[in-house]
Parts: sequence; structure tokens; C-alpha cells
Amino acid sequence: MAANFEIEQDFIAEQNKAKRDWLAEDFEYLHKKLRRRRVDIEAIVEKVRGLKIAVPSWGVGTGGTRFARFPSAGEPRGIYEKLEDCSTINKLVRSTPAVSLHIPWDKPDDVGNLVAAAKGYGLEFDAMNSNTFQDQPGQKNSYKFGSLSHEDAATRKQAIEHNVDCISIGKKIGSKALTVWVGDGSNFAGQSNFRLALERYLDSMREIYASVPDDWRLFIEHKFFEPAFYSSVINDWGTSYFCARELGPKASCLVDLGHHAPNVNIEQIVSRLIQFHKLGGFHFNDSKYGDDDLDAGSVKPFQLFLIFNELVDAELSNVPGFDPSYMLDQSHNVTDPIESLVASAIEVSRAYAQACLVDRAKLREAQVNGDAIVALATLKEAFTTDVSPILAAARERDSGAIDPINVYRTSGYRSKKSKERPAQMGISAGII
Ligand code: LRH
Ligand code: MN
Repeated sequence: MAANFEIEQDFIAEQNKAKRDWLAEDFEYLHKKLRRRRVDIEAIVEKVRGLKIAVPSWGVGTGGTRFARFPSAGEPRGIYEKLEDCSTINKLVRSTPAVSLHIPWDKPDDVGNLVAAAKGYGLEFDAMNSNTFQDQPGQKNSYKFGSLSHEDAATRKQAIEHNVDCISIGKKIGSKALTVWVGDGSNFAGQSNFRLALERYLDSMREIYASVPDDWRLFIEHKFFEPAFYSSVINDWGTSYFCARELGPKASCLVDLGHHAPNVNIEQIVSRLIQFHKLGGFHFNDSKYGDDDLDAGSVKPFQLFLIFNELVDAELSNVPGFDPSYMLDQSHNVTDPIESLVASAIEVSRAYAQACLVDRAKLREAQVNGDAIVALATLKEAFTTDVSPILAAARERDSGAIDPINVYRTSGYRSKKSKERPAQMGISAGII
């Protein structure tokens, strides 16, 4: 049986040949421009090479909404094909060497096989994600009215055990974190007692916390609405922060950009969590209205830059314990998921590179002098700098593609996969 098609390193190198001279020209131009700002372009390239962003296993399949999902040909049918696509993304951008699994969607039949397959693809496993927002076939207690905060102790116990199970799988595959997002909440005023619901959630999380290994992290992910449409138990960063503090040092807050009401100042929330030493990590995506899970940097690139401006400021200020984990969490309803994840990983690296260009001394001086015009202009100077040559150079130096989307399309990967992966019939809706 012919081996599955994969994009070979030689093919990427071959394709890069055609773009190398242009890149050198653009890089030299930017080099001169940054030198005038006393910025060492090589230092920025090295910083970008060090930025790693985890890819969500559920992001390589076509996503959908509650109305419909329109699967595309050649999409992955199981965890092994998802890993194959994740390795293709990393081959092209070289910044996504880790995959985040969602249980039970990715529950492995054979953990050994899964670890071996990931190793073969040069991939590691990032945070585990539990799922107590859907009922599984044969499940004893339904999560219709909540999970970790459910009124019924048996249902809470079931949800706790599921999270503990996620940790035990994670330990076997080398993961070092568990992300807990619950859809718990209410749709009507009076349906839930806010204080008691949070108390029950905390009690459940204390039991899960007790099972978290000492070298692991427990991420609490807040979300202001959906699937609950009146109240959510972990609705905002304040509640998440309180819970992380209550639980202990292994617990911290995960910021999914789409989990905030429109116009909320997310970069300020990030600076708060940094200052309070409880910033655990991110689910990067973008949105215009709700939790749209659109491609990172595709709607509000300036916000993404401002978030990285806070992160770089913390990095340069050596904030103790500052070590946020970066992950994409998106739903690709109308694009090839691999192209969207490639583009999104690049946009996250772009925001980081731009934030590294901020003239911090000039910004601080403007702040001290109350000079808002120069303060904003100092940020805009960095944000409006086209760092594409730096990003491409960083990819190429790690054997990635100078022009990843073009290499991906030229390879014919998706059409070859559509032959290798006969489509599974059946209409479906929902995010995966
Ligand atoms: C909830 C969420 C969470 C995941 C799910 C797939 O909206 O962001 O992080 O478990 O999406
Ligand atoms: Mn998320």
C-alpha cells in the first residue's frame, strides 16, 4: 500500500529557491530601516524562531455552526490523520510543534501508537482539553444542566472523573497541562443561584486540582456566554482569577480572545493577569460579534498586537513566573483548515515581532510626560512595520517555507488527501 502523501523537505527547499532573492532584498531593506531605529533585526529573527504556538487537534477538521457544517474533501477522519495535517502545518511554518488534544474527541485506542505517531511527525502534545459540555453515548448523567457546577453530586462526580481521566491520558503522552472550559450556566433569570453554582464548581475543581501533577498546569478558561445565554458560571477573567487563586499555584487563567463581549479591553485583562501572576495562556482567534473563532489577526490585528505589547513588556521586565502558553483555538467553516492555521500562526508571530520593535524607552518617556500622541505613535510605528521578511527568514532558517500557502497549494496536498481519505457521508452541524 503506497505510503500517505506528505510534503517533502526537498520540495519546500525547491520552492524556497524561487523566493530567496526577493526575501534577501526585502530583508536587507528592513535591516537598514531597523538599524536607523537601533534595532538589531537578527535579534528579532531569533526571538520569532523561539515563539511556539500549539495547534488544536479539532482545528484541522472543517468547523461548523449550529446551523450547518460543510465538510471538505480530504479532511482528517481521526486523530492520526489530524496529526498528519498538524505535522504539515509545522513543516511549513516551523512554529507549531505541539498539538492540543480534546477528550473524548481524540481519545486514543492505543496510547503507545499515538505517542509513536506523534514522534514520527516531530510533534509533541500540548494542553489536554476536557469536555463536559456534550453528553457521550451511554453516559449515565447528562450535562444538560451543567457539569462541575451541577446541582446533582453524581453528575459533578462524573465530570470530575472525566477531567482526572484526561490528566491520566495526558501523563502517558507527555502533556503538561489541562484546560478546563465548562459551558455551565443558565438561560433564565432565577434558573440558577450564582453563588451556590460557583461554590459547587470550586469544590469540583479542588478535587481535579488534587489530581494535577506538580509539574503540570491547570488552565481555567472563562467565557461570557454560549452555550448558556443568561449567565455563565466562569463568565469573566475576575471569576477565573478568583478561582485560580483559591485553587493554588498550579492553577492559572487562560484567555480565549473570543470569550469577551465586543469592545472589551482584552490587552488590559492580560496586563492584570500578568501583574497578578495568574496568566496561564491563550486561545488565539478573532471575532467581530460573539465567539466566532475566526482566524487570528483576521478582524482586529491591532488588538492582537496590543496583547503582545503587554506580553513583551512583561518579558522584558522579567516578571517572575511569566511563562504563558500560546495556542490557536479556531473553527474553519469556509477555508482549508491547514491554510487558516498556517496563516493564523504567522499572524501570531507577526504580532510578537511587531511588539518586539516597540521603542520602550520612548514609550515610557511619553507616558511619564503624559504625551499620548507620541505614546500611540510609538506603538503605531512598530505595528505599521512590515515584519514579513523577519517572519519568512525565521521560517526558512528552520527549514520552513518562505511562502507557506503557495508551497501548500503547489504541493496539491489537499487533493491528494481527498483520494487517500474517502469522505464520510452524513449531514452534520456543530463546531466539529
Ligand atoms: C469553548 C472553547 C474551548 C474548547 C472549545 C472547542 O468555546 O473555546 O476552549 O474546548 O472551544
Ligand atoms: Mn477556547
